[in-house]
Amino acid sequence: MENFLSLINVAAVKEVAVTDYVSFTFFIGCMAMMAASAFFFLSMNSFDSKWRTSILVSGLITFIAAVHYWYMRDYYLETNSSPTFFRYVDWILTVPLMCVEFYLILKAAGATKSMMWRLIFLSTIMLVTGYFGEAVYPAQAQIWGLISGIAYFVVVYDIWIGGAAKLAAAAGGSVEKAHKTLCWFVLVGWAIYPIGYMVGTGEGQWYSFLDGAADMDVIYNIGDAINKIGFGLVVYQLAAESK
Ligand SMILES: *C/C=C(C)/C=C/C=C(C)/C=C/C1=C(C)CCCC1(C)C
Repeated sequence: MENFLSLINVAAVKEVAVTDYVSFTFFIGCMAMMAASAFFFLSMNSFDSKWRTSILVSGLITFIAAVHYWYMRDYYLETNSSPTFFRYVDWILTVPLMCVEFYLILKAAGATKSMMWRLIFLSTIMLVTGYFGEAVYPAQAQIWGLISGIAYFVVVYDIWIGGAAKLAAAAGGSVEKAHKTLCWFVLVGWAIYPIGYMVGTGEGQWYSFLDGAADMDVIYNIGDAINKIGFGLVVYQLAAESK
């Protein structure tokens, strides 16, 4: 029992300064992800079976984030530095699941697995190159950020104009509406992340004027709460509308 407690309580008992907004957003983000997971999992069976997998994936996204936030929150309290490793492990699992959501809601309209894999592939390139720039080759952050940004724009293209957009238009009704809302999340909500990246990796790069302008982790934490919970709620709304 004592071992178990020391395992889960590494740093949570430390005193947190009231002005420590990074810790604040880690704690509140952690709790929000847990609450959202409970909400999605518990509501799952009240929907028609054709929506259950989508709601399940919504819950998995926030649940995976909740677990990583649990660690990141402690890591930050202990070390006062960015939990970059946990951050990217979280993203590499949750972002592809968000691509799966696009596939799931468009499946009835004829979405193919290859469309899904293409989005997963592109988002993986986006995250792996972002990790290189942030953690492995920070002196070349601008180059890695550019490659990552290109992959991001191809994702935006695919869902707004490419194959996924055409399927959504063909599906019409509440599916098309939900797809459009998710598209806005990717265009605007996901754009929060490159801002965090530039603020955190600006040293010696063309965007050095942004270096330290805000706290990278606060920006990422806000982005995660908006995007992960927001995405899930769009899917929830779709399921509730077309029960
Ligand atoms: C739940 C987590 C989400 C939705 C994470 C999304 C992350 C991104 C869209 C990150 C994008 C990046 C760029 C477009 C360029 C700079 C590097 C990244 C990885 C921060």
